[in-house]
Amino acid sequence: MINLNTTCKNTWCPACGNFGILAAFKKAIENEDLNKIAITAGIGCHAKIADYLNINSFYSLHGRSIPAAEGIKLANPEMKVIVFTGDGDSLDEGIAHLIHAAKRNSDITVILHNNRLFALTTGQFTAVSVEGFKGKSTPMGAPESPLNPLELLLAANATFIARSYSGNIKHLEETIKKAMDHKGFSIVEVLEPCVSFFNTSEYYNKNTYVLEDKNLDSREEALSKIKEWDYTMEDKKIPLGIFYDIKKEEYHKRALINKKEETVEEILLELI
Ligand SMILES: Cc1ncc(C[n+]2csc(CCOP(=O)(O)OP(=O)(O)O)c2C)c(N)n1
Ligand code: SF4
Repeated sequence: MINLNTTCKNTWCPACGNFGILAAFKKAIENEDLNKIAITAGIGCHAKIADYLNINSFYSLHGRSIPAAEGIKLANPEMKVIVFTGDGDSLDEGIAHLIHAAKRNSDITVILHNNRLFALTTGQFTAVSVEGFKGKSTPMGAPESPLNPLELLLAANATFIARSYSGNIKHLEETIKKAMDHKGFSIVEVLEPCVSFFNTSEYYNKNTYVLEDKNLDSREEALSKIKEWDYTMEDKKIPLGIFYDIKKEEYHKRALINKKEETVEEILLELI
């Protein structure tokens, strides 16, 4: 078996939720052909995962981890492409890319490290920060209520929508595997404590529960499960699992249709 470790020094804070995501991903790809996998990362604490995995990887600009992945998939449709992105990366800086990748059903898997703030820059609020969050950019408390990113992605016509938790590594591993096997756009939102700036471990340990995989093709049921938790820190149950999973032709198949005689370079030049 290939050693996935690198020689990079790990600089995540002890007990950071990113460790759980790294461990679950390593297990999820244990039986994959690593020549057929590529990962992209945004910029932030989450993105250091690219430093810690001995695998094809691309460190993008902040907010641009998704278009980088879409480009890799279009150029080489045989690859499984996985995006590691933060909530700041994809729900603030690069939110338009996330919406459009879901809308066009790009065959990529997005792993959203949702620690509910910009962590690497020491704790500014993001679109999913809790109302009243006091950080470097909101010392008086954030006056906005959080966005529900999964509701947004359902509206954007994402074909696979799931949530897991970095503190439940087995569940996360299984969810990542299913997302990678899905043909089309898949999102796994990972609830992730940032122990230094927004430590949610106790809250998620207490409130998360695992859903049964049923009626995954019902949009109405998906919406109702997705809206069960409103991203507050009130004592409410938080469902983990797959909310929605439907079949729809992937973007690269439609984009590259009737282009089989051309080289990948020619196709890409036409698409730019
Ligand atoms: C275009 C751009 N804007 C801002 C920054 C500064 N910056 C670097 S990391 C970061 C925070 C990243 O937050 P998030 O994506 O949530 O990841 P986390 O650190 O929480 O894992 C910011 C704002 C940057 N590098 N590039
Ligand atoms: S600042 Fe937060 S997200 Fe970044 S490594 Fe430390 S605990 Fe993890």
